[in-house]
Order: sequence, then structure tokens, then C-alpha cells
Amino acid sequence: MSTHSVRFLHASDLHLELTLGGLTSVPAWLRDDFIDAPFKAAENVFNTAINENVDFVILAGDVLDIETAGPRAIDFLLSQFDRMREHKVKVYWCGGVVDDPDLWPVEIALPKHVHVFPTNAPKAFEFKRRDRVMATILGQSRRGADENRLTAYSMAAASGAKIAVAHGNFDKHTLQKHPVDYWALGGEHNSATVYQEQSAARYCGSPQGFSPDETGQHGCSIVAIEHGRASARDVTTQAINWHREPLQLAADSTRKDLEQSILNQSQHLQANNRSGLTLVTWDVSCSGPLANDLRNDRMCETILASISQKRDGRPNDNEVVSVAIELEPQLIADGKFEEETILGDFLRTVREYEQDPNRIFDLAEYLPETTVRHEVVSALSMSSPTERTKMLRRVAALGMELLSGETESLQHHTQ
Ligand SMILES: [Mn+2]
Repeated sequence: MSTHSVRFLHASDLHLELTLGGLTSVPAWLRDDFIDAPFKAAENVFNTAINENVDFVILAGDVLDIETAGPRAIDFLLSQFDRMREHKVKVYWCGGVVDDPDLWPVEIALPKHVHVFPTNAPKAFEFKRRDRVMATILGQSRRGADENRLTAYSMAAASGAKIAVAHGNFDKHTLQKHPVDYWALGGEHNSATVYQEQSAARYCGSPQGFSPDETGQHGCSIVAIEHGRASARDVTTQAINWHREPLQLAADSTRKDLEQSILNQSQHLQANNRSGLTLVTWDVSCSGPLANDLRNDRMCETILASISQKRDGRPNDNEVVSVAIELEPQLIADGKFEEETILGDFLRTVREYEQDPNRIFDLAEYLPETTVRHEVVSALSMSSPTERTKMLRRVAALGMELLSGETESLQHHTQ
């Protein structure tokens, strides 16, 4: 049994090239906060390393997109590395999907205490205390989209605590083939524990949620390996909190009813909010004319504008702000799928796509040629299975509305 003990910080997916997003439009008075949040959260990560007096920091990929990040992001990262050097904290950086280290500009040398894992083969770094090896940190950077299969990872001969770093999707079975005390994983924006026994494998998640679906606490992990036992604790670092709140409305509800429920529920959230600035997406379940109205993005924008008072200043520290309204797709009655109508055909087709996650639909082929084609294609691509399912449910709901012959004028019931 190993008698070495180390304490380190595990962070990933800082994405310093991103601003917060995922909304139809961002109110002008929130724009600065959307741009600053990834930096504030990342700074909190490095502050945590100093406050917790860790031995070293592991960055498990997606720190910043070297090709799209501006000078602010590169300058910020270098100054955080400087702070780490001042506090004698070494950094081990394993490239992920966006931060292939081979793309790092040669004219900007990384400081000596920042160790980058190569892309061609795994490399082991030894962390020493008084000339004694306390830990071996093994990793291999990804080359962009190429998956790391971990087949070349070898830990058998390593001394000290055995720590492995990788970016991607890994299952327990693959990871447990290796004699590793702690797997520091990157590539998931929400934290997740793959397993926690004597040894552990964890995704620490991103320091900040970037879109309405990345709700809840985001941060980094403080990991201790003592006598061969790994334990981890999460530290929250996010600057802005994303929250989703369900709202149930009766079938005959009007726009005024919806506005009133949002206002009531906002007050309740505001009274209990301790998470800092909180951005709320309302997941509205309703049917009838109001549901038809809410399928129109512009209508949702109008409602949001009328419930938030006119303002120019920055938000307050613990303010709760409504930023989006999303209509929950209604469950479609089984009978509808069996109908020998155009609607029935349509619903059966959508269901086939939903039931077969590998079936690809390429929305890009329906796009006309435009100069912003590249941007539109990337906006149309669905990165997660959840996003794909959600989109298909919305497609089915829209089909129900347009093909069932019960459609009323969109504007008809608007007050
Ligand atoms: Mn990422």
C-alpha cells in the first residue's frame, strides 16, 4: 500500500473562448456579465488552488480554443499561470477537443512550471517533494476530434500516487483496467462521478455553466490521495447560476395568467436565492391557444420584456432574472400515431427518428447557399442526445398543431 499523500485541484472545460449563450436574445444590461462570467469563474478556480494550498493543478482539457480565443483569453491564462508560479503550484495540462497543444502559438512560450501532455503518446510527469516521488501524473492530449482510447496508458511501473488525465467519454469498465488511484477526466460540463471506491474516476465539470441547460452548481474539485485512497470535494466557482423552473398552467390560461405566475414564482425564487445572479428559464406546460402563442419566439420575447422592468444598470448580486420561456412539448395520445392521415404519417416518421438515436438527419442539406452558412450549420448541429430528443418532441408538437386541423390564428387569443 502506498504511503504517499498529495492534494491537488482538478479543473476542466474552462472554455475561455466562450461567452454565455443559448438565448434568443441577451438583454443589453446583461451582456458584460455574459462576456465576463467564464473569466470570473476561471479566476475563482485559480483562487481556490491558492486558498487550498494544493500541490498542483490538473487541467483536463478545453481550457480555451486557441484558434478562436482572443488576446484577452490568452493574456488571462498566462497571468493565472504566473500566479501559480508565485505560489509554487505546478500545472499539468491535458488538451481536449478545442485546445490541441500543437496549435499553441510557438512565439508564446508557456512557463516551465506548466507541463503539457503531448498528443502523439501518453507521457508521465513525476511530482516530487524533497526529492521523493509523491505522485505520477500520466496523460495524453487529444488531437481535436480524435478520441483517446487509453490503450497506450500504462501505470504499472509508476511510483507514488497514480493519477491519470484524459478528455473524452469513458466508461467505468475501460478506466478500471488501469491501476490508477484517480482519473481526472474532462469533457463533461456537468460534474459526474464514474466510480468512487478506494480509487475514483470523476468529471469535475466546467467552472461555469454556459447555457440554459447547464444548470446547477459548477466548479472544480479538490482531490486528496492518502494511503492509496482517493477522495474529492467540489468547490463552486460559477459567476452566474442557470436555473430551470417548471410552470403548470390550466388549459384555458391566458398570457396575463402566465405573466402573473412568472411574477409570483420569481418572487419566491428571489426570496430563497443564495446562488448569486440567477438566470431562469421557465418550462411552461400548457395547451390551447396560449401554447400556440408560446411556440412563437417573438411572443416569448414580448412576455419577457413586459415582466422585466426597464433598466440599464448591472444586475444585483443575488438577483433572479427571467431570460427564457420554453414550451414543454405535450404528450401525444397513442391513437394519433395510428391515424391513417398525413398527421399520422408525420408522427410515425418523427417517432422512428426518436427511437433510433443513430439515425442521422442532416438539416444542413435544406439550407440555401449563404455567406453565413458555416455559422448556421453549427447552430443546427445537435451536440447531445437530450437536445436531439427535445427537438424531435417539438417537431411532433408543431406537426400536431399544423396538421390536426385545429389550429387557431396565432394572434387570435393574444391580449
Ligand atoms: Mn468542453
